[in-house]
Amino acid sequence: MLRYVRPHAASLTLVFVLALLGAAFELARPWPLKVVVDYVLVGQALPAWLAGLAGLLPYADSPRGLLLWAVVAGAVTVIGSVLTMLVVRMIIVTVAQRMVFDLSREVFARLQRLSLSFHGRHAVGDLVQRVGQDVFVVQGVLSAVALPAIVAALSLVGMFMIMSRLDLTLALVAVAVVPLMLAALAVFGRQMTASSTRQWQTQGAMMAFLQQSLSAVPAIQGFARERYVQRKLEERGDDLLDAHNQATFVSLRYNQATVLITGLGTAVLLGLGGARVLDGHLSAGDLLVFLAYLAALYAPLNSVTTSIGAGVAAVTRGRRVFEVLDSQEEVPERPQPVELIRARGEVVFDDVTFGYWQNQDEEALPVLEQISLRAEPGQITAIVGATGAGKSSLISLLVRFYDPWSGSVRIDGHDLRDLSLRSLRENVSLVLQETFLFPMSVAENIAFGRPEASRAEIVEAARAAHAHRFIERLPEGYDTQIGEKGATLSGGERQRIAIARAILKDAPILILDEPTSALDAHTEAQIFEAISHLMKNSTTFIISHRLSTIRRADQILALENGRLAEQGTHESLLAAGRVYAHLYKHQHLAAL
Ligand code: M5T
Ligand code: MG
Repeated sequence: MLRYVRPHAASLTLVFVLALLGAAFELARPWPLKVVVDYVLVGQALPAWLAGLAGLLPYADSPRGLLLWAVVAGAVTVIGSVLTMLVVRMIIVTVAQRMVFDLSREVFARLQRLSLSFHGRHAVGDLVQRVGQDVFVVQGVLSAVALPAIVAALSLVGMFMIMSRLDLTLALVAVAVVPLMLAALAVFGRQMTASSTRQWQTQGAMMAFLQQSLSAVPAIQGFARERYVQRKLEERGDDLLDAHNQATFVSLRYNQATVLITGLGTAVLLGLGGARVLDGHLSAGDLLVFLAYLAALYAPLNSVTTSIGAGVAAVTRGRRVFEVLDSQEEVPERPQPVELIRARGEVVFDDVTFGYWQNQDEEALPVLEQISLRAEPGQITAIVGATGAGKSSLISLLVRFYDPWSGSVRIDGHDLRDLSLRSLRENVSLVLQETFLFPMSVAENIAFGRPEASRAEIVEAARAAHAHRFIERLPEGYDTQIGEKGATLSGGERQRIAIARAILKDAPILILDEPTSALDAHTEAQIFEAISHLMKNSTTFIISHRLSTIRRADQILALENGRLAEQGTHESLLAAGRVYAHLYKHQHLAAL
């Protein structure tokens, strides 16, 4: 966390200096009390330094005048202490908010870079909780942990020094509570860590549940399962309440234990101190100063223990934040990666085997086994196979969403692992099986892969994707904002925007994963006509179930259970009468 503190070193130094000043005011606070009791009420003679000071002030020679001046001094110390702490808190809050924002920004940037396997393992809602909420941990650490700890440490030292001059034995008894406090921390600390970890995990799970069910409202309503989902929410709510209660109870018990320890300490000291006054070792005013110090000493001690509680929570939430920041990249770049400027587009898979790891220590089965293939620039390669055969997995290796377990994927002879991720992905246009639209205007969505594109280019791409007509009919045409999840567009319209996006990017390698599954056969044929015309120099991979599309391909790859079962042209594969011919027959492709 120090890395986030460093830029604010100047402000924090100022805070430290002001905290010193504040501690000095705190130290001065009980002294007017002594003046009033010993010199005004009891009527002892003033010590030399005080007599000298009183000589300078008007009316200070009478008891009532002295009383007035003692009250003024008391007011000055209070005002001084309040003002310093006000400034200190304002600086801390400003710095802390800045740090929270910086941290949040960095976690978000990190989340964008982390691989799809990381995102596969973490629910969106949980990550939102981390970016949006758990980052406030830094604010907690500064204002609830670091600041009270500094103030307490300073006061502790100062007060112990003054108290020990008043009466060493009493001062020692007073600080004897510190080890007791540490013992209480040892007893409760572990419980606090455990309950706080559970608390924030449950909170993250709740966010994940909310996010997932709110994005599934159409399904929930369509199945009339509102009550069912509500019940699930309530079960989770019970869990969450339970976790919050547990955590609160543990820290309450701990706080009350510290209050008990300091309370008993005060009682013991009142007894001992009273006896010292009776013995004549101490004046009544000294005892009052002593007790005031005691209260003032125990307050920050209590607050340190509270802040240790806060610190424990901070550590567990901090862990959630830094787990993101520290998680290792699963598709790492080389230190000096090759920058692929504009690829020719020759793609080679060389004996590739690949599978998904659910978590690191679990055995996983390969999803793709020993795949070898080659696609030349300008060629169209169609990938066919039953659902779950591994088609989407195959192309996700080509953009390096994942790395193969063994074998290699190469573009223009470069192993993908040698290329910079950015330059690799600049060279690929992608239409994913699931269409992603962003909460921006239609034009911005189309230009997502090339934000600098002109409006004319955007319109041209939209025309090629047969999207221009419906976009023009939208309320604000190309400037219409797309609602969350593209709720205002039909499935086919969303797909056509995604196709226009890929066309506009105009990369040497084009990947289409069932991009037209929601379109009628006629529109699909027209779009492919346009694509093959526009992208005649691109290496194209297309996953489709439609014969009209597959037929056009220069080569067809048939996947079966993660293996490349067949490879050839439409005619040769039909003649071979194996996997492709089988698919062809059973899916009634011929009808199209
Ligand atoms: C192939 C499994 C999936 C299937 C196999 C994306 C993904 C897939 N799988 C995982 O275990 N984890 C994952 O993150 O891999 O899946 P695919 O490559 O998506 O299959 P497809 O594209 O051929 O199928 P479809 O339905 O899109 O035509 O066993 O469980
Ligand atoms: Mg797929």
